[in-house]
Amino acid sequence: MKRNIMVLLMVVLMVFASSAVFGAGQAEGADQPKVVGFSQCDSQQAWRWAETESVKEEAALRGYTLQYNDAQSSQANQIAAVRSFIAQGVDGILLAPQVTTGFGPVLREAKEAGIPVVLLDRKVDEDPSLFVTFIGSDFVWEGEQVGKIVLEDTNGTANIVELQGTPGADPTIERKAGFEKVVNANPGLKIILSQTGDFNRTKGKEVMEAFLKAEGKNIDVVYAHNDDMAVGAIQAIKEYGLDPGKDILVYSIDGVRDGFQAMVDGDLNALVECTPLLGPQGFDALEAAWRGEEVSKWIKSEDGIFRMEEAAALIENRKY
Ligand code: GYE
Repeated sequence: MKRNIMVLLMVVLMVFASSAVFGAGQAEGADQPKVVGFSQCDSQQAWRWAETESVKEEAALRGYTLQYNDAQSSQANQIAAVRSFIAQGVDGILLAPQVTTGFGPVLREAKEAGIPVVLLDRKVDEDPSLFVTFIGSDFVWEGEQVGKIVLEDTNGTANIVELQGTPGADPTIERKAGFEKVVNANPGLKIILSQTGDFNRTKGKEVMEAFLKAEGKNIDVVYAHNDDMAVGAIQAIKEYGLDPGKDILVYSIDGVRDGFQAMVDGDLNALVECTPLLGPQGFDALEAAWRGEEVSKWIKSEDGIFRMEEAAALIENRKY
C-alpha cells in the first residue's frame, strides 16, 4: 500500500515537473528578446561612433538583440542590409540613411512585412507613412546659427569658403540653405568657393588645400558642415602658414570632442552642436510603434551653440 502511494506520488511529481519545464519553455518563447536591425551609413568619424555606441548601449540596457550593419558609405550596401533585416524577420529597424533618395522601395518592403522603421539623424524624401518618425536635429537652424555668428564676428564683410557634407544628404542640403539665408540677406558676406568634403577629415583637408591654392589670404572664413572637415581645414591652414582662428576664422557643426579641442586650442571660433546620442529615443519610438501608438513624424533634438571662449570649461563634460 505504502509502496503504491510512493509510486503514485512519484508519477504525479514527474508529470508536474515535466509540465513545469514545458511551461517554462513556453514562457521563454513568449519573452524572446526582440530583435532590432540597425543600419549605419558609415563609420568614418567620431560622431558616427558615438551614435552607434548610443544605439548599442540602449539595446543592451533594454534587453534587445541588435543586428548591426555598417554600410561603409555605400547606399547599395545599406539597402541590402535593410533587406536582409526584413528577410530575417526582425521586430524593428533603425536606419541612419546616407542620402535622402532611393530608399522608397525597401521602406515599402518593410512596411508590407509589418516591420516599423525609425530614421535616425538623416531624413528621406519619401511618403511619411513608410517610416515611424525621424529623430534628429534641425539642420536649417544649425546652418542659420553659424551664419549669424559669422555675421557678428565679421561685421558683415567676409569672403567665405564652404566645406559641404555628403552630396544628397539632408544635413548637407539644409545646413547650406540655413547658412545662405543669412548670406543672402547680407551682401557683404560672400561664399567665394563651395565644395564637398564628404563629412570627412582627409577630404576636408584636401579641399581646403585647393581653396588656399586658389584664393590664399583672400579667404576670411571657413564654414564646414561638420567638425571633422573643420579639423582637416585647420591642418591645411596651418600647413599653408596661416593661423586658423585668427587669420582665417573657422566655424563648424557637431560638437564632437575634437571640435571642442580645436576651440580650446584657439583654432575653431565656434560650433553649433548636433547630438548623435539618439539611441534612447530610437528605441522609445520603436516601442511606441509596437504598441500601435501614433508617433509624431519628427522628434527634434535640442542643440546648443558654443564659442571658443567657453570650450575649456566644458570639454571635460562632453559625452561624445
Ligand atoms: O553632422 C556628420 C555625420 O547626419 C547629422 O552626419 C548627421 C551628420 C553629422 O557624418 O558629422
